[in-house]
Amino acid sequence: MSIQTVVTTPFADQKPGTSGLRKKVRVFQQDHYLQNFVQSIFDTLEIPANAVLTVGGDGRFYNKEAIQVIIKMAAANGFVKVLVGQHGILSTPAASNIIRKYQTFGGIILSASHNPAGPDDDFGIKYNTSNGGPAPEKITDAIFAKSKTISQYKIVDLPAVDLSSVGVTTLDGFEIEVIDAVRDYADLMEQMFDFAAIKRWLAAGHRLQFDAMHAVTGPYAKEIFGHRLGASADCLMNCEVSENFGGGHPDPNLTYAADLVEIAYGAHAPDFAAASDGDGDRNMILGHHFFVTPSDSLALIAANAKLIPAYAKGLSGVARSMPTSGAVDRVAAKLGIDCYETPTGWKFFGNLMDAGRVTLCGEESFGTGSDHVREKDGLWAVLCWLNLLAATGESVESLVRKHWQIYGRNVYSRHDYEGVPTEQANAVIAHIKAQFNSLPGQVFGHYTVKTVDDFSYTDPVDGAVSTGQGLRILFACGSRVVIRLSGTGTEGATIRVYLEAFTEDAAQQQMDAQEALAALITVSNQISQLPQLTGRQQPTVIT
Ligand code: G16
Repeated sequence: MSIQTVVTTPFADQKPGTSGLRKKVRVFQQDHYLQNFVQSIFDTLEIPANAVLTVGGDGRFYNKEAIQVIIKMAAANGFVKVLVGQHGILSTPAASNIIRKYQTFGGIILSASHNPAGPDDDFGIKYNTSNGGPAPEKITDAIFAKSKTISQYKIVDLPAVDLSSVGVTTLDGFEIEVIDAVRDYADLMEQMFDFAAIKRWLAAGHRLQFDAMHAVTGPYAKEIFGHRLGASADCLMNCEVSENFGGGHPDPNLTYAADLVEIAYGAHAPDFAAASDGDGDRNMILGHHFFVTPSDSLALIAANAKLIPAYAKGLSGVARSMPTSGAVDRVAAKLGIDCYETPTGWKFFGNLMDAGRVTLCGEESFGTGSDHVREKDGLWAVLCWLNLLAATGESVESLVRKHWQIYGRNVYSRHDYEGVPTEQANAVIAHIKAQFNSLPGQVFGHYTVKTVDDFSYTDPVDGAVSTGQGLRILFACGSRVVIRLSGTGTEGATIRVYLEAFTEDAAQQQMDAQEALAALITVSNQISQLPQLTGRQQPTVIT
């Protein structure tokens, strides 16, 4: 294999966001664009002798082309072997598992998560380190720095690798192994959960409905729910991966998973319904006519973890991102375990899990996971719920309502304003920041502002400091509003407004979240002036 050195010039916009570099496919298709970023990753790493790279993606448009390029560049940059998922597929948690199980040096995951796919839509790439988790900020910052000065990249001339069948190809000592994308992950799930109890629960006539949203979890769901747990084929919908995700928006929430929501609230609603996203790391949990917020889901899994075989011995600690509700904090306090509050981004949980400080982590953005891998894990969350339903015999709704009776309810909602012009979004942030000194002590109806800040985090394991992680307006009564700009969008800006109020009042626990939060929403708009500064009267998505 002869290594070619190709002369290139930098692109200014290769700064990884909350989770890797996400751009329109057409941006990635520019000459040298993908190659520059991949070389910047490799140049940032000290690649040892015998290094193996894991590669896979969510199956979206441009996945296969990108994989061929990455294989050729891995060969040119000193890797001795690449492990690649069959058909180029690996869900994000499955990729994390492969890196850990086969102790590969790292992995490249191709995904823009829940963002739509196709020639006019989104693509993404991120690097995961040998612990199986997303590269921490010090590495992503270094990759960005390299991308700004890159002048050449290395690539070998190889024939295209056949990704359609499992097997090993060796070319001049460089090995390419196409692996079963599903089996290792399904085995891990079977070791962690009480499959026999879930099977009995299903056999007793309980009904499950799972929506893979035409994205990567389809083959995993067919193997785990269908083949290993015996769920009938009509329990599984949209389980064929298509390059444009069926033309949909595979974001498992009440807006974008509308078909599933209709079934879960319909006349013949199942006992349990769930969906996962483009790359399989997000989850949405629904009961019979009932929605579980991701923050409550995390708290409830933590509170009942001992019913799941993998956590029978208890949890070492829990962590949540700052905008996630404090519901899990209350569980941690009762269990007498530590609870950490991190910035948005799964990469911030890695050190805590590696240090053995936390077992479970979660985010309001429909992400929940544990230290079995170093990514959030959609199907794992679904299996947690199935295991809890099977172990308790309760319904989803009764489990949640009983939880609220014990711990109180953190009434919670996130309002997203998508596709806002960047200047307008920045103006909202600037307007709040300009009031940092004057807001504390101000009274808005029943709400008195206690403190306002821009969240910053010092990693307790390595001391790394992350600043500017979201504006927090904390009220004397314990309610709060958090406002930040998304780090995962590819068009304009997305303003996220997170609203939270705590109540132990039984009547308020029955209320719809939007109704219970109505006064807080008004106060939030008064302080941020979001409607005036953006012209938006309503959010694009409410979760
Ligand atoms: C990514 C990150 C998550 C984060 C989410 C939302 O998820 O991995 O940690 O919570 O984005 O981030 P933002 O609010 O900045 O858009 P995913 O599923 O898109 O990879």
